[in-house]
Amino acid sequence: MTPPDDPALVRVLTAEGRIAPTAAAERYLPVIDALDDATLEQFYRDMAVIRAFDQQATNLQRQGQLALWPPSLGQEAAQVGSVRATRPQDHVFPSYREHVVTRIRGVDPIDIIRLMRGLTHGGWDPADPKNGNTRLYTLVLGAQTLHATGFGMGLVFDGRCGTGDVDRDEAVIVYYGDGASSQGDVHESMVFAASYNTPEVFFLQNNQWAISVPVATQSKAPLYKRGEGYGIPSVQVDGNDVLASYAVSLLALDEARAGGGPQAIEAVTYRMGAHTTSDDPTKYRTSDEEAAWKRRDPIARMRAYLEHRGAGEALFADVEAEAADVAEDVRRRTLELGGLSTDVMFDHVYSEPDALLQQEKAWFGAYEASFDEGAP
Ligand SMILES: Cc1ncc(C[n+]2csc(CCOP(=O)(O)OP(=O)(O)O)c2C)c(N)n1
Ligand SMILES: [Mg+2]
Repeated sequence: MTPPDDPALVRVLTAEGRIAPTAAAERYLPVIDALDDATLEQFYRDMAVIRAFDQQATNLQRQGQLALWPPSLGQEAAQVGSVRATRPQDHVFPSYREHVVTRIRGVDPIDIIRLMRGLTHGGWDPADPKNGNTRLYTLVLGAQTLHATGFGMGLVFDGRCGTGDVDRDEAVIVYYGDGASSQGDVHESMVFAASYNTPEVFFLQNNQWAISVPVATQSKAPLYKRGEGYGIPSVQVDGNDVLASYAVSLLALDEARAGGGPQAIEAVTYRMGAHTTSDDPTKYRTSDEEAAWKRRDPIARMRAYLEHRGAGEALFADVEAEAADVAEDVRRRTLELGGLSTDVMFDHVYSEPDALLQQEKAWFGAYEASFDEGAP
């Protein structure tokens, strides 16, 4: 119940954690061969730690602490591989499920929590160097591809790519989903990216579902072929294989930075959880399908690979402890956040006081107070 492999699929690690490259993976093997033990372990650690955070955030939503949570469960390898291939000078445009990506670029996960608790419209300051050039989450499907392409055009105009200086040339990576790939915004941004030769990687996480709509309904052709239609070199990669995801992203980003123009990657993965905590996937997909994809779990696959390479129990225990610490820390900080005064909804609408709005604010204040203990 997993889709049959496309002949163009790049995969290096089997679901059992053995190295068995597909034909399309050959050109990426030197990148993978060059990875040392510490980097491989870091990939595993990244995935396991953020999964613990993601599960904690899901729990916090269930306990009434957050308005909503979009889980990243199952998409860790696609995200870790691609973001670990970026350089500090690159620019990242996420959608709304890139908790792994944002954390690795330096965004404090509590900023995503604040967003999903309704305490901030933005979340973090993209201009603050500690956030690693990470733009804000974008919930308007596909809009971030336009932002990324516009930014990429700016990099071209300013001569900030294609100079041959690998330490200074910059690239853009933009994340979006299989559903978003049907938006006009994405197609327009690909047209402009190709025309202006933007230093940009379109990173599509095909997690098989756009809420309740399966990818087969969105497209009769594999999604990576959409990039080809615009003359953008496009690769399909097993998004649950962190090694393949890393290698494909690394070469695409290098090419973009060096002046080779936009590149597209379709990472084939699976949203193992609900679309968001407001969704019930049992209404539209089978437990057989979920079980089939569970056997392709990206973290279990990488763990098996590390075990084959001789990693010991100490490594896994250490990662587990760190994951528990991060999750616990987020929980503690979430419970300390408190609420938001409802006044801000009214205070920032106009720069000058407005009579009708003042009336509404007073009415709402009284309504809220009616829930206070002892209220009549
Ligand atoms: C322009 C727009 N249309 C509709 C929606 C409602 N919506 C939110 S998420 C979603 C599905 C997105 O699916 P996909 O792009 O595959 O991303 P995923 O959630 O699977 O990561 C839809 C239709 C929206 N946020 N923006
Ligand atoms: Mg999707």
